[in-house]
Amino acid sequence: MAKRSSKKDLKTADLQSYTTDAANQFMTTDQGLKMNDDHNSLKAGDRGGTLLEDIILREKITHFDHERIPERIVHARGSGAHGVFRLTKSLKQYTKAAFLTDTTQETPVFVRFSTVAGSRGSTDLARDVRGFAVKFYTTEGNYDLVGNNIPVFFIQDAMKFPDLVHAVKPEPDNEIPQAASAHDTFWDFISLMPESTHMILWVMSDRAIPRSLRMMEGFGVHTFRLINEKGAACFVKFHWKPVLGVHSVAWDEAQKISGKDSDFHRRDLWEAIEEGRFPEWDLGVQIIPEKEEHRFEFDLLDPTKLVPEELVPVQIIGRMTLNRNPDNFFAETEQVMFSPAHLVPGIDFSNDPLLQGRLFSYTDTQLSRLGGPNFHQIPVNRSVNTIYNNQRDGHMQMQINKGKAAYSPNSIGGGCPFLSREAEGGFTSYAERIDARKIRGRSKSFLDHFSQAILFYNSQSAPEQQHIKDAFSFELSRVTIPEIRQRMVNTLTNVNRELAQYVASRLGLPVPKKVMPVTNGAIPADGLPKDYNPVKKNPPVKKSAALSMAQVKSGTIATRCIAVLAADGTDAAMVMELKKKAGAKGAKIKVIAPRLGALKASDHSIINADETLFNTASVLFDAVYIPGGAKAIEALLAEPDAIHFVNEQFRHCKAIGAAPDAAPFIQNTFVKEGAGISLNGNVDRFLKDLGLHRFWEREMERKVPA
Ligand code: HDD
Repeated sequence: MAKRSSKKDLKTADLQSYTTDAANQFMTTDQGLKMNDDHNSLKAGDRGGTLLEDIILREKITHFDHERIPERIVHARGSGAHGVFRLTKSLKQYTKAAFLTDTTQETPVFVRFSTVAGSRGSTDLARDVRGFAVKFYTTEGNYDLVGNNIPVFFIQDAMKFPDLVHAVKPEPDNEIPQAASAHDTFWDFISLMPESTHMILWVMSDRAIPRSLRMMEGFGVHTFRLINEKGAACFVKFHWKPVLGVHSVAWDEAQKISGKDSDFHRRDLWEAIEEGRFPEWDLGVQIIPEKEEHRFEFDLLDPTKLVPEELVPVQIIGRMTLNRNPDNFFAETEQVMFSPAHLVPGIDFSNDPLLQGRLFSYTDTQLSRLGGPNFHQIPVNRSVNTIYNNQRDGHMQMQINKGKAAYSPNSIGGGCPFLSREAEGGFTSYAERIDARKIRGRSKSFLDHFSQAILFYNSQSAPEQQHIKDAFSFELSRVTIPEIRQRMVNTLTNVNRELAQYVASRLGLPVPKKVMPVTNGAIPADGLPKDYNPVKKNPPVKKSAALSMAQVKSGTIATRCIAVLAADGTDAAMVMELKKKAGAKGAKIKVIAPRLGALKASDHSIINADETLFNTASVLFDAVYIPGGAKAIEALLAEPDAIHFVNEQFRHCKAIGAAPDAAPFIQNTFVKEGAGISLNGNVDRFLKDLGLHRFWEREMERKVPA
């Protein structure tokens, strides 16, 4: 188990000065007036009307009336946590950023994970991209790495972002569906935007339904620049690699979790941190020398492309540990604002046109979301450095700026605040040489839309490919306009004919025999240059192991949750053995029984039921174990919910363990011997299976109607 840092970091100390705790305090009004009655309004007599004079009632209701703020345009649903980033390998050769060069520094961070399309109250398990935004409170100012759990994006130019978001959000006439891409407008847009093909394969893969926020990768997506002390630059791609491995749930499971516990990811993150099992990620970089900018078949500035790890390996340079839950969701997780424009010396942007547009959007959106230009003063957003500049006033100004001179140059204020030279940490933009014409257009190097989609698909294991086929079939079957479905199938022929044929057959469409031409829907038939249409290139490498979740298993069972089905008469020794062995490896068990309370075990000891068959569900657990005990097995056999529980675990390809005398129960389920199934009471083997996460090949054999 990770240790909580005893040293109070600069940001935690800063936040503490804003934190209040009402324990043992008198209630006051917002003006600090102690209150005598918070239950009754002031009336003209016992049964009379309420008086306008009632300042206490008015203050309370007024504050309540205004306590909501607009939710984020996208990424509205999120979960946040505090933590620390520790650098293990200095990048001094490439950058002057202190937090990436000084291995003695511990940089406080705040991280917010999110879904993109759904509203604040939507389900965690939507099929969607996950936001992965990290704010580093560095000694040189805030640096935000505002990434996703998918390394590429739908579009190549920020100009198309409002269109993308309008297409994926609920349809504007009836606001349906919530937090789902399976609807006409989304697929209409995607089927007309061949540049989305690579990203849409990721989104139809299991990456879009993570098992836990703690078990997903993060990516900076764009190519950024690093600049060293000597002013020399290189390109960089950022990666977050989770220590617990990269894991997903099954689509059927995701949909059921959304009903059983729509806070599944949020709860999982919160509980892991509360239990001291701190989520961790390694920070990795891919460094590309500036002179190799044109080394690749694809364009480094194109955000629909990744750099395969086979071409440029990922170097691990540090580890991030999330070790503290927010004290207040609204104050911290809701009010935190991230922006890719938040930079420190030593890091700079590239000309990626998607990134360039983002640099404007993030601060702009806060003006309406957080109500004015002083959002940087909100505690969670404040830099640990004191802010000195000539920006003044505005809504909710918190800082009391002394002095008369709010302009520069000035002599009245002694020329303060001073500007810093580069050597003193003053930020300068990278002096990139530019010699170009102003054009509204797109580089030809951006027109290959399929090579990396092919690479991604070819890198998947057979079950992963099957999941992609099923996801396309599911989503497109929800599209009501046949032409849109057909256009999407045509696009897929450019990625993999068998994939296209499978999806077509599930949709009842003619099965395409050849690769179908796909054009960019933005080009009017009569006008603009035709050369925006896709061109075909070969994938940069044939396969890339890093793209398949089947290849990045961690083997650990830490923080996994095992359901133990029990009843009166359960074999206590088996439960104890499982508890001890699972606990030693960092997993936890929950006893699930037909009722809550104390169960009388086979040896007359007491086992407490944590949950019941009627208040929880199989989809909320990573594995199930059925200990022996003849009486308990008889009781469980009489519970259809127990049978369903185990069948569903089987269907979702989870590890299943049972004692030999649980056989009469197992015989009434669909479970049969095979990978991930140990029916001889071997706890060690069961726990090893759990570390493999899922046995997806099981569903290739036969489906279980659970
Ligand atoms: Fe964005 C939020 C990530 C493209 C405009 N974005 C937002 C968040 C994440 C990302 C993680 C949530 C931050 C938080 O938790 O508060 N966005 C990305 C990535 C992109 C991307 C990885 C492509 C590589 N975004 C993108 C474009 C634009 C925006 C092209 C507009 C031109 N994004 C926004 C926004 C949001 C936002 C509207 C909504 C709330 C906010 O910024 O603070 O400005």
